[in-house]
Amino acid sequence: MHQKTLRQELDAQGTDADLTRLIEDIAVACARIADRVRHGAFAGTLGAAGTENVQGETQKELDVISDEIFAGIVSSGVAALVSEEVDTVNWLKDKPQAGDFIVYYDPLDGSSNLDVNLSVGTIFSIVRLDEAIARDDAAVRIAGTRQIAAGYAIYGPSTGLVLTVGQGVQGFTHHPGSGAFLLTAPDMRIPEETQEFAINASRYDKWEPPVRTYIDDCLRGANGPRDKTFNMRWCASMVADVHRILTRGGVFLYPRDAGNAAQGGKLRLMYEANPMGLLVEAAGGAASTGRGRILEVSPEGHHQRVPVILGSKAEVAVIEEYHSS
Ligand code: P6P
Repeated sequence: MHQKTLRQELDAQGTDADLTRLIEDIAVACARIADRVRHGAFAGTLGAAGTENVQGETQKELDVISDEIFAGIVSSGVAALVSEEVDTVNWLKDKPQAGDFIVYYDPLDGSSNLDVNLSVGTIFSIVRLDEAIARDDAAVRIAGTRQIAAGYAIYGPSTGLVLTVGQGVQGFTHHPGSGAFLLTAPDMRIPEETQEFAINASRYDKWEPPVRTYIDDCLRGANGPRDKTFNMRWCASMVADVHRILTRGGVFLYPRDAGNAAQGGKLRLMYEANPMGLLVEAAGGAASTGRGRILEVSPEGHHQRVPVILGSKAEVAVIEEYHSS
């Protein structure tokens, strides 16, 4: 069966040359990162780097390596790079102009899973400037509704690339023989309903009442208020959990809780919540803070955190209802 290459699919969607070049560069960077992850055990790079990122999280050596690979390859038409692993904005142009891109990325999401050989990934979000901006950090605080493309690579049993450029969600798989990303999951859609939730249940005692009541009700199953049984999954890797939801439905929750409320939540808006929110919405799902649409959050900082509830549209609506009652 002939499967389209990434370039063929981007051309079929009428993607302009500049965005096509940028996305192809991102795909090359992700393939290189996948290779370094795969060889981590031999290179001795699966461990800690001995440093912390701006979030105060211990960096893995591969976090730093992945960031360097991504920043070293992704530059064509890019005015600025915003990385989870770098405190400051990485300005690539002296005078950012209309038409330039800003790329927000988490170079290696879920890296706490590296030493136990579970799936990790790279998440990216792309905004195109509609006017010249000053080289000022405030200028990259752009709401998720302004994204023109977003996606992630997932480094698991196979290396996948899932992408939206505004016309649905396409899933590609890296072909080891040819080195090409081939279209293996066209038009990914999230079922409206689900009986599967993903949450770190060890934080139960920290959750706000709406989340605790929602999960309690799900766990009461067919004899409870939901009238149906639920399954639970938690990968501790957002890319892996979101990939499952894009593939078979479900709902993912990383809510604000007593342990992360001071920071606004656990997950980051610009390079986790916004790109995953764009993908989920493009696949027919919903992405909420519990009290509003994630993509409409007005950023106050490029490392801002937000509560994240995303996935099957009807289930996200149920969770928002728990937050409003
Ligand atoms: P916890 C990974 O560090 C991450 O940013 C997401 O990929 C993931 O969903 C979450 O944090 C895991 O958090 O509480 O399970 O360690």
